[in-house]
Amino acid sequence: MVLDILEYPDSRLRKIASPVAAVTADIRKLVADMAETMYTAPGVGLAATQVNVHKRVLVIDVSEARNDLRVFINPEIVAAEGEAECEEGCLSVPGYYDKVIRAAEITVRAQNEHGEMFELSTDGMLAVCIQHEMDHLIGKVFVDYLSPLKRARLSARLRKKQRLAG
Ligand code: K2U
Ligand code: ZN
Repeated sequence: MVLDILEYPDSRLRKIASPVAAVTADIRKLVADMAETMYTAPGVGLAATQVNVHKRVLVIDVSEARNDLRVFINPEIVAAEGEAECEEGCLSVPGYYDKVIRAAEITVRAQNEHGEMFELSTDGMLAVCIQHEMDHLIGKVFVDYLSPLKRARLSARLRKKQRLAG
């Protein structure tokens, strides 16, 4: 089912996700719901934190055809190289995009939805997205990287939007 996505500056986006002890049928149901929510948004990634589930689970699909779902459970970055700047957005900060600098290439170790460990080395959009989603699991949102001035302007815009929404 499609889950509600928390919107910045909701304080629950700041919670730290816990490791998944065992990849059970419940975790697989969470993964299925997160994937459905991500495709519906639409987005190219979603962290469990964003749907108010504080477990270390990510779903990502950066494919053009939207048919290459990748599941990361208990992900950890084990190597990072270089720097790359990318225009980022976030389903929890709708309508706001800005440049963020992150590692250009990363190696991530995680479990899949069957609980099997795997390791992936990647760059490009997939690397950006994995780093963006893993930030969510430690309560970080991409707007935290912006200058205080930009963040102040964004907060004012969001307060106005929320006031108008009544
Ligand atoms: O909210 C999220 O975490 C989904 C993010 C994932 C993402 C962040 C930065 C760069 C790429 C992906 C996006 O909002 S999904 C929407 C989107 C799609 C394509 C490009 C940028 C943003
Ligand atoms: Zn995000």
